[in-house]
Amino acid sequence: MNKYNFIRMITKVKFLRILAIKYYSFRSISNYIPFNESVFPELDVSKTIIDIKKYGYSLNIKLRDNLLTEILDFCNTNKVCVDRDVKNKIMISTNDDEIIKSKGTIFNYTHSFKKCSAIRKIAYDKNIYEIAKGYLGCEPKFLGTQVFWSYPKKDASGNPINTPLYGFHYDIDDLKFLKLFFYLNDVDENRGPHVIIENTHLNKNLFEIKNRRISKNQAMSKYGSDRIKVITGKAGEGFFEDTFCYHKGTNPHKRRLMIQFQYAINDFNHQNDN
Ligand SMILES: O=C(O)CCC(=O)C(=O)O
Repeated sequence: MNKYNFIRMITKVKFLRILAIKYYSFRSISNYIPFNESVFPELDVSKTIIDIKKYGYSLNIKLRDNLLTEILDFCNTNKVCVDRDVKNKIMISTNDDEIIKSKGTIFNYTHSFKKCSAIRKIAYDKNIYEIAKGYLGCEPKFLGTQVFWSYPKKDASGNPINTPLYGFHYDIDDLKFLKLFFYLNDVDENRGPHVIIENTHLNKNLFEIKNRRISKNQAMSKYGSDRIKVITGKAGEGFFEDTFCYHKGTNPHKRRLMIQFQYAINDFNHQNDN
């Protein structure tokens, strides 16, 4: 069994996970050296770490307009992969009137970190680094970015359909990891908001070990509507999340554009868009 599969197996079991986090964080050597300054000077680093530890996520981070514009320029001048197929690429404009003919649900860009300096500024930001370090408890590794569109998934008559792409699940990308998301267009209830089940990021009980994916009904009956948080926001607004918690995107009525940055203890080279 390789290290990645080994870690995916033990991460669900509390005491094995705790031991492994200690072992791998102690040995962790990172080449992630942050910039000296932050493009998020207003970010409260300590409160953000406390919130992620307590709830599994933290809101209230916002991109400056110039960074948002630069990322949108990148999106307007680069092709996307249709349903992650690197051999099938098309252009998508961020102009909201555009109707694309391609069938597909998730459209992702490639090489965003290499091609867009605004993305590099965020990825290596001093305050983001401090938050990743504080949350992970060791020198964090920067794993990479994903910039992607989520489009409506409909049947032949145009009705939204259920798909695992937009269902509750938790990620096991490492023993412990952290994602930072920013919406790149305005996201209301119709635009595929991200949804988190609060405080499900710490340990997994037997039901959770067995069920990495759960239905909406299971989510409601196990955790209750109070813990299911729907995150809407304006273009440029973002949030940190440990996606070891149950979470999902929502099948949108209108497309959504989002960027994700990821930090972890180990890098298995699965999370960058190269
Ligand atoms: O698109 C979303 O809001 C959810 C993304 C997601 O499921 C993930 O990053 O694991």
